[in-house]
Amino acid sequence: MSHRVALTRAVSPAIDRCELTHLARTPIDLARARRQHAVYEQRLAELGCEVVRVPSDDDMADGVFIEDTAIALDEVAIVARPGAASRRRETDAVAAALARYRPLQRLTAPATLDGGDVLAVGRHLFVGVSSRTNQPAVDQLRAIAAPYGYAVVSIAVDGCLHLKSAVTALADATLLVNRAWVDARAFDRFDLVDVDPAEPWSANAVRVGAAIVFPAEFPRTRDRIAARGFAVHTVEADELARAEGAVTCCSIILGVSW
Ligand code: CIR
Repeated sequence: MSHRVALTRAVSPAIDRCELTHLARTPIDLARARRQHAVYEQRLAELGCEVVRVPSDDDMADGVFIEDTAIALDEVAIVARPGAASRRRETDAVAAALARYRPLQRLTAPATLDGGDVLAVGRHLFVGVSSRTNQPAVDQLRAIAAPYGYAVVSIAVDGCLHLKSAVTALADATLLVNRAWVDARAFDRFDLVDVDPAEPWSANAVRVGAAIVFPAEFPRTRDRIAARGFAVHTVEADELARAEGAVTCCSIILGVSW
């Protein structure tokens, strides 16, 4: 038997002190962010995930963006070393939670990596080299993952925060992409669904089995995904978007057998 576990983390009351790279700071409504996040967790639960909240503390301004702290492959979990120094202490409790399900490996200095830069699809790990993730991290990730049969491919990220701001997987053979933010030639073996040009921030979708969790704010791109036959489950995600977070950022989803 197997099921999926979704690790999540609370929205911190310090979210208004979050890291920002491409967005100007605007007020974040904490109560609204928490309501939207609760609906997101509920949607993951409805899609069959056991939602496990990892302990947090109120000063972890960006803690809700748990994706950045680790990469969970079927065989091993890799604890990241986030690119923003303010986020480094987010990893300990996530590592402790993941240790229940996977053997752990850790990236070490000088590597820096945010999980938002790692697109795992089939036996490929596409790794964005970005303002947060560096080449030593790609090399360390390759050394860890290659023995399990993963091909690790680095991709330059420029113009957006993370690789997964520009491209995410809808299925093993299908990617959702904003070609303005990433060179799509690296993905020529995949079917590509382009975001609607009016919705540049919409390339980030969460895959839960065959279902897709997707922000309600991007109806044009939602329609494009649905037109390819995917079941799309929308959630409002605009409040945490002010903190430069998208839907993949708020969970680490892993398959668990028992
Ligand atoms: C940060 O800049 O680190 C956070 N404010 C947003 C992180 C979003 N994470 C993600 O896209 N994986």
